[in-house]
Amino acid sequence: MAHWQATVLTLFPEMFPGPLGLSLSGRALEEQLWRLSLLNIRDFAQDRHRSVDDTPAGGGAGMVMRADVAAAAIDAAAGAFPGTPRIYLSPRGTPLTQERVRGLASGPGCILFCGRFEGLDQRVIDARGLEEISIGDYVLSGGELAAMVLIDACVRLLPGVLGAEASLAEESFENGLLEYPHYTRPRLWEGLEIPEVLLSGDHARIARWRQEQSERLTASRRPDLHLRKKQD
Ligand code: 21W
Repeated sequence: MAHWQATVLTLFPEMFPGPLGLSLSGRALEEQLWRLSLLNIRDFAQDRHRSVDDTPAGGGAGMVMRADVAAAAIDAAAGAFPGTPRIYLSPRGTPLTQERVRGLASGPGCILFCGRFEGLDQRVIDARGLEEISIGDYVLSGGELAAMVLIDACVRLLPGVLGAEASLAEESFENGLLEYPHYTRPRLWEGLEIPEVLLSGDHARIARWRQEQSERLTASRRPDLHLRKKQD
């Protein structure tokens, strides 16, 4: 099978691969389990000053990314990788979920448009059918870090990337619960012991304890996840 293809459209291609070039995703990149292509949005500007933004219609602060420039960049990427989901990372987007990550990881890849300034002209979002995705309710200075988050979440799910390190099925969000607490040696550290049950060798009792811990943590920290879990 051909590799998973991430194509990033950005005004700051120098930010990539950044952390995606290290550790798990970096190793997978070297092993060609996935590929990263970068397009500089500014290369699609038409005028002498290579402008990519302009003042907002209707007035107000800040600048808006131009529809013509953005569309030329998106069309170039979509032409090179037809049938690939086209995503605009945006603070107004649908929140990214592990379910969407799984869907993207199982496909050919993604084309990611990173916004800067106040955002992208709405007409491009509509005319090119861009899916708008946010990574959470806090404000970033642009879409690049969000694109890296999305790519990282997808790449670790690709066949051969995680190896035998962990069972994906047991993870947080995959089972709808937060993970139980982890411990390792030394057994006594700063007067604090590892919970006795984990040293008991009783695997059924350990599994029960971990399940209880997961449920307690989820109920107290993430009542939203806890409710959804109870409903299924
Ligand atoms: C931040 C763009 C704020 C536009 C009221 C009026 C991509 C992001 C981003 C950014 C604004 C994501 C304002 C979570 C994020 C991103 C840059 C709005 C300020 N407020 N996920 N004007 N959070 N952010 N402009 O910020 O591009 S995905």
